[in-house]
Amino acid sequence: MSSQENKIKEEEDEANSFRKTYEKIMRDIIPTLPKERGWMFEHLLQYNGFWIPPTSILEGVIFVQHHFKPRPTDIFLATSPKTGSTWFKALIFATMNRTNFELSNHPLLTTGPHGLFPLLDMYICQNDHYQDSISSLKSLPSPRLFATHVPYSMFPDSATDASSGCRFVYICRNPKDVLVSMWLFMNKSRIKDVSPISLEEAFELFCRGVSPYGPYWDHVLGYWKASLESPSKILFLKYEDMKNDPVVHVRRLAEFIGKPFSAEEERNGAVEEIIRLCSFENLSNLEINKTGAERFSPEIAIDKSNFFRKGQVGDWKNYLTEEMAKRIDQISDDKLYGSGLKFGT
Ligand code: PAP
Repeated sequence: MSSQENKIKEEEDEANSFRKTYEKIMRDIIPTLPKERGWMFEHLLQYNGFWIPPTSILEGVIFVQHHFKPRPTDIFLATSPKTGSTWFKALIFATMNRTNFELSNHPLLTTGPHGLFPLLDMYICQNDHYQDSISSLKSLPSPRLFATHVPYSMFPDSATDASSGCRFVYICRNPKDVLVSMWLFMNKSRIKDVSPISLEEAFELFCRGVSPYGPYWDHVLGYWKASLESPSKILFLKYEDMKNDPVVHVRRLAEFIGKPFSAEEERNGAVEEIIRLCSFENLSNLEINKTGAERFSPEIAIDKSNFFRKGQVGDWKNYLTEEMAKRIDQISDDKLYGSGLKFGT
């Protein structure tokens, strides 16, 4: 067999193997899972302790868990939804590729953050055939950059083992801003058959942990604890810290991904240029981010403009009552107690 035929055979075997795993889980496990009202899709299912929307997203999570083959050079931008992945996709891409592109002619200006930085969770179902997705996954050049919402505990050991080489950048955001951002986003992006969710209902579900990839606190703590154990493997950042002091945090990001800024770059203002390029003001005003939809799978397409709303810290004050805020703060105090983590403000 030629090497090309070998490659095709290997990808076919992988696709078949994943199909079998997925069908088995769908048949034996999915029907037994607790089910709750969804925010954007009809339902959320509690799978391995986290609330995941069926079916393409769950399919993607199962793929990552059981069949994804990481490379030691892979870099994952891990987030719970609405904590800043659009912004950090832009920051990481621009930092990683800063010597490859002129700022005046940068791919972020013509492709947008999501087009440059694939969401791993949806990768397997972006094509009609698993084999096409697997083939395209394998053909990505190293270092591969992936965004993901998959909880740390669901990643395979081959990605999380200290010896694996893979690195994770995790972004955490104040849960009150996450709730408001998620509620507004999901109501705008929900599929037609799902009725709008009121803020009161969203709040109750969020507090009970029933939000996409929730409980939010468990998602954050999984990555936080792993970052304490393996700081060279997981860089844990807060949305609010990046807002308050972007220069310091973009420098940290660059060092972590193995692309530290040289003294000359610092003198020439390279850090500030990247911050400007990726700012909310700049990205949200680009035609590419204002029009059209981002297609994540054959059935999931989201208006690009929905990923840019206000990009501020503390907007929750315009939506949540004092009682709601107190209840979320109390849950945060209880959940984070003894962890050493405090949410940004
Ligand atoms: P996702 O999980 O659907 O990918 P994600 O990008 O993580 O969403 O979060 C969206 C939030 O980041 C929005 O917050 P808001 O609703 O409170 O406004 C969005 O406005 C904000 N955001 C997007 N781009 C930027 C940016 N360049 N700088 C700061 N915040 C941003």
